[in-house]
Amino acid sequence: MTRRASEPKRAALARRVERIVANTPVFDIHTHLYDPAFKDLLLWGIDELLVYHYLVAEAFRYFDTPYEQFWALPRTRQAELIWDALFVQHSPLSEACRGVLTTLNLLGLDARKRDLPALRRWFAKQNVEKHLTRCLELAKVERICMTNSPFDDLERPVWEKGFRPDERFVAALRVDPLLLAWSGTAPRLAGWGYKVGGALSAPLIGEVRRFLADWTKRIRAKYLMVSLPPDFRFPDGSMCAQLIEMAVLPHCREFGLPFALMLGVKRAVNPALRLAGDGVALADLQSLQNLCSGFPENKFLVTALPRENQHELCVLARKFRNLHVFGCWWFTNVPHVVEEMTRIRLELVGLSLTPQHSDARVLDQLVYKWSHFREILARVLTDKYAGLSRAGWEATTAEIQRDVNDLFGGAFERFCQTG
Ligand code: FIX
Ligand code: ZN
Repeated sequence: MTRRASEPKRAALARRVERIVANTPVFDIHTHLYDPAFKDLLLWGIDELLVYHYLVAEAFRYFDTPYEQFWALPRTRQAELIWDALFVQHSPLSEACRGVLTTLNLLGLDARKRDLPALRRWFAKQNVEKHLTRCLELAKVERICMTNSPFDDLERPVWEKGFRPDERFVAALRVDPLLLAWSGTAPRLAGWGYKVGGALSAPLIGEVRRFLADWTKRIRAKYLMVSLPPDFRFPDGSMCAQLIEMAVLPHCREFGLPFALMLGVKRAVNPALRLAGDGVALADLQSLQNLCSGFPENKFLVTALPRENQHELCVLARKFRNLHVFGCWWFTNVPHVVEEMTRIRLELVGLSLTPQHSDARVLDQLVYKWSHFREILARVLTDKYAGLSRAGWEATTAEIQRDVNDLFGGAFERFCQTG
């Protein structure tokens, strides 16, 4: 076909793909949002958007105040300083800043006057339940997976007391303190009635598994999850690797649950920045290979923080069907890298993965995180279907819809159900 003839065809394909990608509901498989029954744990509104740790890290580059002086301020004052530094004194070009503006814009607010008090007045009038529904509708998110930690003193009592769940939320059991800080966690388990004193032994493992079983049932966990540092190795004599092998993996097999690994986060590179102080370094994917090949009856959901791990991770996914790649996590969730990762994943793995999760900590962030990703995905998919078309294969609308359904939660659900 001549170039002139193919241009309208490509434009029509782009419109079709954009419409499907924009309108397909998504299952957001990893967030830090909570069912509204958790009350204040569900963060929302303009001040929370501004004090998001992604923005805190950026704002500190312009501040000259000592860290602790900033943290001692009321949250509203922190938000004002961040607004001033990142939106008034400089143009908000970074992805996290642009995200605030996309969110405000799609909520129907006009931020052009740079009028923070006016924005606050609008949010003050919202009711959390209605605002939740509105954000979910704008983001076209139909289900949200929370991050649930029995070790969180604010969260644990809500589970213990019980509540009527909002069916749009599902739970995931987060086990970082168990695997990464055993010496501090063992006394807490002991305090809750689990007999975990002494050295690693069969009875101790039995008690850890009893703890995992109790919480898996209590929260009806969809999967277990841990984030791991760059120096994580498996197999290894470390407590972390041994607990994974002897307790977590058998538990996941018993309950038929995936184990989610978030690889390559270097915690507290600058502790003074608190939540904003974490960094990144290359993860050891040989260890992931050892897990996938050594435990074919286990399922691993995996995302990696370093850009440099992404290609190798896709190659591993080609070798092990018990590995499901997901998300553009944190520092990779910037348009340039998201586009690159999404292309590499589709080109190397195909559609049996989940290309994005939001990692939202503030409800309103769902709006921008999904809007920004849908724009990139539509562009990448249009290129891919156009490539097929040049090879003589025209994807039908139903086929494109099927593929997008898979990318937005279908492939994840299938992976969870297998085995
Ligand atoms: O470990 C995680 O789940 C990370 O997503 C968080 O630790 C991190 O603070 C975050 O919010 C990244 O997006
Ligand atoms: Zn997270």
